[in-house]
Amino acid sequence: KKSDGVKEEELPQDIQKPDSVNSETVAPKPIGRVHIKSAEDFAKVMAKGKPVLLSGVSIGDCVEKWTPEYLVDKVGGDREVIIHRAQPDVEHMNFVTKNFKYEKIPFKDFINSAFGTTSPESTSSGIYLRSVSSISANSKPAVLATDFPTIASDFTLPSSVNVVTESAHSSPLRISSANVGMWLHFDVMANILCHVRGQKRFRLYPPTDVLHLSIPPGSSSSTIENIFDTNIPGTNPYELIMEPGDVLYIPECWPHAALPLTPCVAVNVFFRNLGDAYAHGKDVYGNRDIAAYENGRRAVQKVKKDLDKVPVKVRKFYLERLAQELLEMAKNEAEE
Ligand code: AKG
Repeated sequence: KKSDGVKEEELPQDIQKPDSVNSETVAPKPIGRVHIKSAEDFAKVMAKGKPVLLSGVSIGDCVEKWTPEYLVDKVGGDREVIIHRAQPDVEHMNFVTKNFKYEKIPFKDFINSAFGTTSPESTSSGIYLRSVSSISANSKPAVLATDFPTIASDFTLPSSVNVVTESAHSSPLRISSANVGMWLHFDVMANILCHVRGQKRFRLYPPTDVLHLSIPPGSSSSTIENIFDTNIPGTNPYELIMEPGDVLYIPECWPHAALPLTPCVAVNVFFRNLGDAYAHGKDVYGNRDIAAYENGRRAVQKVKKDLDKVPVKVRKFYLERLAQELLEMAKNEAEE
């Protein structure tokens, strides 16, 4: 998906980690709750740049109404949807190793299968719908109101989070069986994840942990298969169990992964809060890197091409010098 002619290339292993990291393994911290009464309250949450559960943000009748039967009735059982089907016994889908496949199936078959499997121990293959645009799956972002007009009015957001609605990028519907989770990845858009049904384990990492999470340059997905059972020294994970009606604010660039404990339904709204930093053009999933990074990667490729003219030892020497300079710049940035 990041295909701008920029080749993915690894930094040398020994310079991937900043030298000031805490090498202890840390137990995940809980996520705080903040009561939101006004746009000012939400602006303060965004200014802090940390994930929090937003209480006082009602998401409408969907929490009561969206039973499997209602969804099939309203959406239409014969409507075809593109789903992820994990390989048998795979609980943690992985975008890099592709341990799942895409399948087009009627909505009623998807719902019956997703909600028929309630035990996380089940050996049947997990299925996960991350809705895509009904206008053009490959080129347009998912929008609940357009893609699922017969249920969209059940999902509403209060005026305290108007900034989300006004600068929305997309609003995919997510429905999953109990035994299949979304891989560790980050999004470039800020996000509110609105949990409608079921229980879902959810883990997040701050952007400062990114070099420890095996996310290759130019990609937004980690190669780590089961982050929930992986303790990575030097990282600072957060974890929570999402319950119906929970609204989680996920700031941009916070890597996260999900593991539904029961069949789950959610809608998340990606929104722009980085002004004109975004890359122009197509961004179907809300995770296209900002323009400065895309340009930077092109510049890095140009440097590499120039360095290809010198002997390998000199090339490596200067690549590491440049990497050192970038890491020092990152280190000198004061945390807000
Ligand atoms: C997101 O909202 O960006 C997610 O990745 C949610 C994943 C999930 O809830 O399954």
